[in-house]
Amino acid sequence: MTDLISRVAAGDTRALARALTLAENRDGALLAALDLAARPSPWRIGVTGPPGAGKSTLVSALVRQLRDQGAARLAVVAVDPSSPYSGGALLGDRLRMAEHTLDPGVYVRSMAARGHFGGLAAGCEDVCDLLALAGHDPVIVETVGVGQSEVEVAGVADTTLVVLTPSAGDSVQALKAGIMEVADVIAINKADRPGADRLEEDIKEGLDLRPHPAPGAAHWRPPIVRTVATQGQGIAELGQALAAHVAHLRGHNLLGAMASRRALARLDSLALEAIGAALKGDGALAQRFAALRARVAAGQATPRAAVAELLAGLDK
Ligand SMILES: Nc1nc2c(ncn2[C@@H]2O[C@H](COP(=O)(O)OP(=O)(O)O)[C@@H](O)[C@H]2O)c(=O)[nH]1
Ligand SMILES: [Mg+2]
Repeated sequence: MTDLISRVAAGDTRALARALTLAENRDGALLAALDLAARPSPWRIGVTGPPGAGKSTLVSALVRQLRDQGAARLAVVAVDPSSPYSGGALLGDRLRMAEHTLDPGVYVRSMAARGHFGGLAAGCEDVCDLLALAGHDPVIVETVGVGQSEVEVAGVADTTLVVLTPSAGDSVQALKAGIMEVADVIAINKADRPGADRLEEDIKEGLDLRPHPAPGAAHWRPPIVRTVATQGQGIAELGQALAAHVAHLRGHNLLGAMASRRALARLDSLALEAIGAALKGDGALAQRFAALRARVAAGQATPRAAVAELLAGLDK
C-alpha cells in the first residue's frame, strides 16, 4: 500500500484511480498508508444548489477558467450521496465534463458516498486527500444537491459556491435548506432567463438574515455573480469572486482554523463509524453488546438501561 501511495504522489493516474476505489471502499490498509503520507492542503471548492441549477455546466466552464488562470492540475469530484446506482445524474455530469477528458491537467471522478455515519464527509475527505497528494489544486467537489449533502459539502470545502436559478421556488427552497448560511459565493445561473432581478433581491434578504459575525471577527459578505454557464458568461467574474474569498481566508489566517475544525469533524465521524463497526464486529465490545441485545429482546432490560450498562463497561 505504501508503494501505491508513493505512485499516487508521483502522479501515476492509474495508481490514483485504484487508490480512490480502495478509499471509497474504506480499505483499512490504504487509509492507514494515506495517513502516513505528507498531505498537501489544496484549495477546496464545494459546489452546491438544487439539481438542474447548472452546477456541472458551471464547474466545467470554471475548470477551463482556472486552467487558463494557471492551475496546473485540478480535480473535480462529483458526489452522489443518494444512491450508488442513480447513474442518471452522474452520467449527465460525465457528459458535461467531456470537454476536459483530453486535458491531462484535469481529473474528474464520480463518487457514491454510501450511507456512512457522518454522511458525505467520511469518504469524501479521503478522496480529496488522495487527489491533493497527486498534486491537484484546487479540488472541486460538486454534490447532486439533494438532502443533507447540500449543506454538508461546506464541511469539506474552504470556499462554498451556491448555485441558484431564477426558476420559481428556488430561493425559497434555498432559504429553507439552510444553504444560504453556508454560502461564500452565490451564482445566479441561467441569468438568460427572466426573474434574475427578483432572485437577487430574495438572496440579499436571505443574506441579511444570516447571523452577524462576532465583533472583531473577519466579515465576509458573499458576492452574488450572474452567470450563463452554457455560454460562458460571467465565468471570469465567478472565478474572481471565488479567488477573492480564498484570499480573504488567507489574509485573515482562517485556513488553519478551518483545517482544524475539519479535523475535529472528521474525528467525530470516524469515531462514530468505528464504534458502529465495533458493535457489529467480533471483539469483546460486540460480544457484550450481543448479550445486552439478548436481554433487551427477552424483556430483562430496557434499551436505555442496556446502553448505560454498555457505557459503564467502557469506563472500566
Ligand atoms: N438556459 C440555460 N441553461 C443552462 C445554463 N446552465 C446550465 N443549463 C442547462 O441546465 C441543465 C442542467 O445542467 P447541469 O449542469 O446538469 O445541472 P446540475 O444538476 O446542477 O449539475 C442542462 O441542460 C444545462 O445545459 C444556463 O446558464 N442557461
Ligand atoms: Mg451536476
